[in-house]
Amino acid sequence: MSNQKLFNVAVVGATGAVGEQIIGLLEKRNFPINQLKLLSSARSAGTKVTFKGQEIVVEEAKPESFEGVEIALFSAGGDVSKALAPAAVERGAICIDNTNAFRMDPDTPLVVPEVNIDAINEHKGIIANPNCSTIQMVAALKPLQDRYGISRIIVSTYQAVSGAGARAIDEMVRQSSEVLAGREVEPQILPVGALPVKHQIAFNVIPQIDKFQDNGYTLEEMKMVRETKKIMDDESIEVTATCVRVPVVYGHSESVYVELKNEYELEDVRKLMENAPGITLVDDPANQQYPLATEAAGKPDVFVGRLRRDLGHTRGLNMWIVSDNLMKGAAWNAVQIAEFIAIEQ
Ligand code: NAP
Ligand code: 12T
Repeated sequence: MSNQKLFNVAVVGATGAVGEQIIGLLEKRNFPINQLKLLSSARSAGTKVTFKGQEIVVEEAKPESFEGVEIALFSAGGDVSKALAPAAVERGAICIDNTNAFRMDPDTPLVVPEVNIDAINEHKGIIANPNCSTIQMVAALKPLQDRYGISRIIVSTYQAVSGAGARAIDEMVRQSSEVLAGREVEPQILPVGALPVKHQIAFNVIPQIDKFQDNGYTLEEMKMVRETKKIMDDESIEVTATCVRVPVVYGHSESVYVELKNEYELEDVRKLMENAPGITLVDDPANQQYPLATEAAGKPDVFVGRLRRDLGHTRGLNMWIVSDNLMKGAAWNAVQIAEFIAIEQ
């Protein structure tokens, strides 16, 4: 591709868990980059990151940082996106935002390429990357929606600590060794860094991800409800979610119960999953084969297994969906969107 246009790219949150994966994927995919800017808060400014054998010094993100930037990938929290994405758009950048800041904004497309890539054409400067738990679920459900229609989704998640950032990973590792050594554990970050009450994650399961809303659901659960309807472009799908943090480092697992609008054959569903883009079927109970977080870690695929019919409802289907939350759930989905933008220009 000798005529390929090269882009000035910025990664905001370059020193974070998601930012690190984005930089790795831009390198691995050989993304057409002219200049790469790595941005963080003042805390990490000056840090050096190696990209394609060259050292890049991380700079503090400011509105002026986006002068000349054409594609900006944001993963530094919603407040940073709200403050700086409009400044980047003003300077001509297309922003791919990994935070919750703009996802439900009617002017902002919310995109999973395997599901609704055409929506990116509607953008007004910002394209939102959905929540990690939503991305892997809708990627696996899209072929079922197209073939049978979906009336209802009931999902319970088993989410990795890496979703809560680099410090949450450190916290789980530290707590694990403290428990094994018989020392007292002092939780500092999970379930939600910004809230006063903390809970132990090592050797535990916490049914809270993000803040509680007035309706008794957590924000993470409501993100799954609202984002699923927006991405699948069907407000009539009934969605209910329970989001749970488990002591796993990489990879979100989900038990998904879906009610289809039309009758299905399990064999046909298996074939749909085998042929769906980005989906890998791992479903061989006789040989104890099913998706596992440890197998999904570091890979871009969404893994699907444990397919079985509801015993009481012929149009009900149970499935187990696993994917690396930092890859398809964040960095890979964002870089896929960036690749579509690069191809179109
Ligand atoms: P993390 O490991 O805690 O990293 C946070 C990053 O943001 C660091 O690079 C940090 O820089 C930077 N940052 C913090 N405050 C900043 C500021 N005021 N100005 C500029 N940069 C700032 O967190 P993470 O797991 O990578 O997640 C980052 C964000 O991505 C989350 O808050 C969330 O909104 C989003 N996210 C999305 C998904 C998804 O599902 N799509 C998944 C995970 C996370 P320093 O090193 O200077 O602190
Ligand atoms: N609180 O992208 O804590 O909205 O695992 C993703 C992950 C927010 C998001 C987490 C979160 C998001 C988490």
